[in-house]
Amino acid sequence: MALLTPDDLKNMTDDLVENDTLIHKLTGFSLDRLCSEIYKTEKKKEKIAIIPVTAGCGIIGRFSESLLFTVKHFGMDGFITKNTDVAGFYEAVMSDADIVLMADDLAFIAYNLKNKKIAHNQICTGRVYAEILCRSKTPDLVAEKKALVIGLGKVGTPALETLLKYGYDVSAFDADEKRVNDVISYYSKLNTGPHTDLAGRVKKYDKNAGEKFYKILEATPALDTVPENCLKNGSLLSTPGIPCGLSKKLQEKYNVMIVQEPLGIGTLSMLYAVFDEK
Ligand code: NAD
Ligand code: 2YG
Ligand code: MG
Repeated sequence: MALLTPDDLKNMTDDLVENDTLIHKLTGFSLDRLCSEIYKTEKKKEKIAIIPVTAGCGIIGRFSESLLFTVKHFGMDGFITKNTDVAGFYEAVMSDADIVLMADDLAFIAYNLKNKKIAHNQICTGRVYAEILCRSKTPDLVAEKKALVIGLGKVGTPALETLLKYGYDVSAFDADEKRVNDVISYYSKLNTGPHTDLAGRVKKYDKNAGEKFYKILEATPALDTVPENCLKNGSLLSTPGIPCGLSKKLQEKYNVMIVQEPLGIGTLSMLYAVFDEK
């Protein structure tokens, strides 16, 4: 997994605020309200402990601080534990925290110490970026129920599944062709049992066919992954991928609207995933 760098997070506070405004314009919901709608949960007066973790590649500059900004910006009570790792977890529990946020190189989790709910960053990030696409009106108000997903990893796959749950036809692309085949085969087999609604609506994206999309989800760590011939004027790109997969030149040429931010959107999605139900 590509790890965040302090540089990725240097404009995080402005990015989060600007994205919140755009998400409101696109979906009619602030990010906070949107997450509440997605998970049917609400925040109360939860106290969030952020535990710095030194394992593996260690502390990432601005990581805990960006989490604390997110927590406070959305009106929650939070703190960064003075201790790291296990001692930090002990400190969080002894300080009567309700929820802990902590990440090593493999997993970034939110765990609610009171109701025992747990959330994983990659799943919650994929879900919220896809929900933003699904709940956005297309520029000409046509309810186009098709989307392109680029990158079928741990973020892109839950995003794809969210699109399917909303009834979208999904064109899927990954640099790893086996991954595309596996995903298509998985969903084509769901034609019996409780998930028949998800069956058979994923197809392989053919770059040479020139099909265009208003709604595009990108979740890769690579540059220039969004091909020019998939863009319409005013396409909406919802992308957790770092760095951005669409060049500045193409963004401007096609007036692409872009939802992208390195940490806070996914984190808020995780917190709502572990709050109590409404
Ligand atoms: P992953 O490694 O599980 O998946 C990435 C996928 O992208 C892989 O299947 C890979 O084959 C594919 N890929 C790589 N290069 C490609 C290319 N040029 N064209 C098409 N596909 C390509 O990673 P992940 O955990 O799913 O994360 C994806 C991206 O999202 C990373 O950049 C990660 O840092 C970022 N991320 C962002 C947030 C956020 O809040 N913004 C949260 C989590 C992850
Ligand atoms: O506590 C710390 O400062 C570090 N142990 C945090 C490590 C986080 C590693 N994970 C990543 O960099 C991400 N790929 C996942 C973070 C989600 C947002 N992009
Ligand atoms: Mg995010």
